[in-house]
Amino acid sequence: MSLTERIARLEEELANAEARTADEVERFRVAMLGRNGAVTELFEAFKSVAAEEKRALGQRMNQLKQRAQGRWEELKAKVGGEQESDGLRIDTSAPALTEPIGSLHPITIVRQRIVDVFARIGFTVSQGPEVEDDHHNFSALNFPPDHPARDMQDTFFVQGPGGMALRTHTSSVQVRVMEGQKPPIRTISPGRVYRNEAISARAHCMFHQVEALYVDKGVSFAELKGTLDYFAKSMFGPEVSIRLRPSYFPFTEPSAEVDMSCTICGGPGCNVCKHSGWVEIMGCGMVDPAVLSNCGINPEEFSGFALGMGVERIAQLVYRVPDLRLYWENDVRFLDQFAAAASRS
Ligand code: 2U9
Repeated sequence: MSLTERIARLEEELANAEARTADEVERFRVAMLGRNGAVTELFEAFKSVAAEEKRALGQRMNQLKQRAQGRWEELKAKVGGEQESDGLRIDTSAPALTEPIGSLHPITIVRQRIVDVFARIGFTVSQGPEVEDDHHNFSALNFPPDHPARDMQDTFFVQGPGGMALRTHTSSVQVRVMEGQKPPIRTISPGRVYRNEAISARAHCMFHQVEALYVDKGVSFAELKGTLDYFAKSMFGPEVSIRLRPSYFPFTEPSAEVDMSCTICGGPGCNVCKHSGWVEIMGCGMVDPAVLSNCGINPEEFSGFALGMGVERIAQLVYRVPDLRLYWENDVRFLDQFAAAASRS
């Protein structure tokens, strides 16, 4: 290649040269102006050309060197300007800035804790449909045909044939388990349930339940009490105690409401326990023999206990949330508070 051609090629290379980092600028300098750089080598070659050719090309050679130096200065300024914009040096050794990540919803945290407490004593988790038929939601559970819960005022019916409704409790899931499985059955059913209630600080038309069912030969009320005590202490601490008050549910006999000693005041009375020292945490009972036989289980051979709780209610006691509506508003100032609380527990 003639010297003229080499000059033309280098001129083109200089015009197109780019650099994004200080390293690339330095590589450009070495490749062009360094001891073995292209421009320096060209000057070496220039020494041995004939005198008349030197006269013709000398000026172009000098322009080429100036252009190489000029381009180097330009690239240095450009890269330096980007890296030091606003006078700030970028500290590439600084730890990365991370985006804030979300936290679990308090209902999710508490539901998971409830599931864990029962899993430790051998309960499996069962799930079922949220749109249910009358048999699984009411009839199999011993609800008489004129029971008020079957009323439009209390239950959301789904339009169309078949009298389907949004389940009013997760007992419907336990019915399905009993229909499909032989005892021993030890299972819990966490899930959403729906009731036609006016929304207020204390009620919502959708909430979360966890129900537990244990069916086997010779299951007794004493085992139910032991399980309730274990649950309350695991969830709220070893210092709490429980008491039972007689109650009525169509699907259990005998039935009881379960109270726990108030975790807020520890006994003497406060606003949360309405100055009684006790707070209600769930309902329970021995599965009614009629329910067992409705589900294909012989009540002469097997007995069972069941319990049911509202997750919002338990979460209210764990976190002292005063108004149920806060769970639904998804205000991040509310939701953010549960990340730390979750890792503490
Ligand atoms: C079957 C048979 C019996 C589940 C039970 C309760 C008592 C109870 C309420 C607590 C607050 C519902 O969320 S709440 O409104 N539940 O009091 N639930 S015994 O009994 C069953 C379940 C399944 C087959």
